[in-house]
Amino acid sequence: MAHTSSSPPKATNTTMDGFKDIVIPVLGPTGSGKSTFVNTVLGSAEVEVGHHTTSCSKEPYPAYVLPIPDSPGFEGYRLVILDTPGFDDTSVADVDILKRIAEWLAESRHMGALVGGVLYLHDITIKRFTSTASNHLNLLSGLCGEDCMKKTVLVITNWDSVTIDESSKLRREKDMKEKHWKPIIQQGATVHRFLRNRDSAWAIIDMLLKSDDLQKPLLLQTELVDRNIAFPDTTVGRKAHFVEEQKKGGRKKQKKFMDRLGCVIQ
Ligand SMILES: Nc1nc2c(ncn2[C@@H]2O[C@H](COP(=O)(O)OP(=O)(O)O)[C@@H](O)[C@H]2O)c(=O)[nH]1
Ligand SMILES: [Mg+2]
Repeated sequence: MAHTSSSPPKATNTTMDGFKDIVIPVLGPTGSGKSTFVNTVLGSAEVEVGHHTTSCSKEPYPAYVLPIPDSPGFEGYRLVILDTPGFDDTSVADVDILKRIAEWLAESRHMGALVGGVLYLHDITIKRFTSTASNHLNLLSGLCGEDCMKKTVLVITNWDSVTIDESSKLRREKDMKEKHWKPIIQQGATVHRFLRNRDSAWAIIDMLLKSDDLQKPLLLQTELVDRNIAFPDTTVGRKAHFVEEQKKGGRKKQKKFMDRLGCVIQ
């Protein structure tokens, strides 16, 4: 768990509380285990788990860790694990969720916070890699950008689930790595298992804190803050809009199909 980097980043800008923040957003579909991960890092049940319909789960929720344990060189830093609303929530569109996350990340860059890394959680019990999952990956790469791929972590959750056997889990993990996640792994993203315990959660965080890329802002932050681009025109904003349009098109087609089916049945 110890931080061994010889050159921890210099604390320049600080928060109002006098600490320099290192933010780690936790992204992924609803039910993938984001809040569980955050609580495991904290070692307490601060975030509500398994309740996706409450209003608090529709806004990013920063959970603070201070001091950062076993990390020499990071005195004066505060870890902010950002729990986020799940993609594919039935009540909020992905584009709106991304917009809320974007606003939060832009504000944190304004405040001088660093991004430790971005976690994308994937539930191993999910059988198929759908077009939705593919869209999520596309959004993830648009949000982080190629430069930050090395601090993008694909976290496999629900590993302890007893609903599928061990060999199926291993097969699915291999499939994810060798097929679906291959493009972003080739760009530097890494895959880790979260075993629902403190050690496996902190192993991921410690790895990120050691990264040479700690100072690099996410592509979305550069676009919003440094280049003053409006969210809809950012890389991820455009991708999200495209995904939304595709979904609408799909729904229209489905409605047409159902209408036609209705005609036949009558
Ligand atoms: N067995 C098991 N259950 C998990 C794990 N992570 C989350 N869960 C359960 O999955 C459900 C959804 O988890 P939650 O953290 O709320 O997911 P979120 O919507 O992504 O925040 C809850 O009932 C959790 O208890 C895990 O690693 N193993
Ligand atoms: Mg949650």
